[in-house]
This record gives sequence, structure tokens and C-alpha cells, in this order.
Amino acid sequence: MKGKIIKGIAGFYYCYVEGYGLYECKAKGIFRKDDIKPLVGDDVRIEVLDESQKKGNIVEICKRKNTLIRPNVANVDQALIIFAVAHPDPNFDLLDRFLIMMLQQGVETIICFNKKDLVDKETLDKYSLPYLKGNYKIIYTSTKTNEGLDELESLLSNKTTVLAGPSGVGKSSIINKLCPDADMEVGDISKKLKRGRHTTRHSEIFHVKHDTYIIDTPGFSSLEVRDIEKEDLQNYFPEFIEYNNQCRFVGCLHITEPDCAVKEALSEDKISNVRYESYKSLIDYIDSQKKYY
Ligand SMILES: Nc1nc2c(ncn2[C@@H]2O[C@H](COP(=O)(O)OP(=O)(O)OP(=O)(O)O)[C@@H](O)[C@H]2O)c(=O)[nH]1
Ligand SMILES: [Mg+2]
Ligand SMILES: [Zn+2]
Repeated sequence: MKGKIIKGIAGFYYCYVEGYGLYECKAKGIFRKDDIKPLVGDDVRIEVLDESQKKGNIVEICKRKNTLIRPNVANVDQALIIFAVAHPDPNFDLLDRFLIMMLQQGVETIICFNKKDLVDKETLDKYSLPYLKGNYKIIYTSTKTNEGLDELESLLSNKTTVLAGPSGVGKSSIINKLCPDADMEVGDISKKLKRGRHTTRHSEIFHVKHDTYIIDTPGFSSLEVRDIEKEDLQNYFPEFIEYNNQCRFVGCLHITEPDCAVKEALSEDKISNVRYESYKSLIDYIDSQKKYY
């Protein structure tokens, strides 16, 4: 039977087979010699050892479409980053770092602003404009009024989407709306912040509908930008790309150089100031990391 690893705990892999349910499986030694470790998201072939107990063995890992390092999961089609528009306020620095991290791994990101019910349209526009200039797909949702949830479901259809976002933004609430069977714990944000950790601690996949999965990952409160040279950072800001090669100097960093096309686009508001500032602070960050080598 063909299934998908939806969760791995203490040497057991839980494989979901559409139409049959969940099997608790072990991975036999065969993978070790090839140095492949089964990952959440893997499509696998299993042999059933005991149907009544739902136990089996993983006998084959199908060829992976891709492998993400952070989070460490396989076969991801896209990412959905969720921020609340309020309670807690969005952290754009974190958002920008996440977008870069996903671009580095070749995965497209949809930005979801949740808790739309808490702010007016002006605030939503203010938050999203910088990202629209970068051609990011943005969606607004509320699990209180159900706005945007149908659109979200259609964006997820026939794909495996990795979900991410800081604590308290409503990830579990959204999963519960999309797949009521998930029955995830939803917590009060003041309690969450006090406790200082996320409810979700392992990556886990939820089956939304046929051929549609979402991967819930442990939330994060900080992200490091790694393995990017200062000169390459501009390539991770999609709205810069059409200007990057029009500057007077080859290798222009768009900071102090004269005749810079990116700064010109900035002055014409084709690139948002928020994103440009974020770019500059990441350049400083990369510089500060260099000092320690
Ligand atoms: N007003 C409003 N509150 C929401 C919405 N979605 C979720 N909440 C509330 O926000 C709080 C946090 O929601 P969760 O779904 O637990 O957040 P989470 O992102 O899963 O948090 P972690 O598991 O800690 O990472 C709860 O009190 C929810 O009821 C929304 O659309 N509008
Ligand atoms: Mg949660
Ligand atoms: Zn420039």
C-alpha cells in the first residue's frame, strides 16, 4: 500500500493511507545503508503486518520532490506563513526572514494575515502593500467570521503546504477549520506567552481532503538568515530583481552607491520603504556575522 508519513515519534512512523487510515510503522534497516532517514512528508510503500492493530513496515521511500532543512520535511509544494494582524502584532522582520529562507529552499510562500476581524481595511492595506510590490500572494482570514477560509482552501487544493508562524497567530485555529477531525488545542495567547513555548512541538501532517495536506510545524520566534553573501541578498527580494542590473555599478549593493536603480525605484515608491529598510538591516546583520570568522 502507498501512504504518506504524517508524523514520526521515537522510531515509529505514522503512515496515512487514503481510504484505510493510519498505520504505525517501523523503518527496517534497508534505509540505513543508503543513509536515508524517513521524513515527515515522505511518500512510502508499506507492508501491513497486522491489519487489526494497524501495524506495518515501511519498505520503500518514494523519490522525493524536495527536502526542506528547516523545517525538516519532504515533498513540500508551497509554504503558508501566518501572521495575525493584531494580538500579537505582525513581526515583519521575521516575515522577511522566513520569505528569504523559503526562497533559498526553492519553495513559494503565500502570506496569510489572520484575525482580519480585529482591524480595519486601511491597516490590512498598509501591511500588505510592501509585499504586493514583491508579487507575493496574500490572503486575509478570520477564524471568527470565516472570511477568507474558502479562498485559503482552494489555494491549498491538491498540494502539500507547510504552515509556519509565531505562537498565538491562529495556526491551530485555521487547521481546525480546514480539517475539523484535527481537533487541535487552541490556546489563549496570554497563557501561551507566559508559558513561552508552542503547543506544537513536532512537525505533523493533516489530511485536508483528497491529495491535499498541510504540515503543522513547531512555531518559531526567531530565524537566522544563513549562507547568504551580502552581494546575493538582493536576489531574495523579488521586487528588486528588475532593477538590480540597471545600476551604474556592477555589484551595486544599493546602499551608498550613486546612480542606483533600486534607490530610484524606492523614491518612486515602486519598492516599499519597509522592505528596503529590512534589506538594509539584513545587510548589517550579515556584516556583523562576518566579524566572527
Ligand atoms: N479575533 C480572532 N482571534 C483568533 C482568530 N484565530 C485564532 N484566534 C485566537 O487566537 C488565539 C491563539 O490561537 P491558536 O490557534 O492557538 O494559535 P497558534 O498559532 O496555533 O499558536 P501556537 O500553537 O502556540 O503556535 C486563540 O485565543 C484563538 O481563539 C481570528 O481569526 N480572530
Ligand atoms: Mg497551535
Ligand atoms: Zn543599486
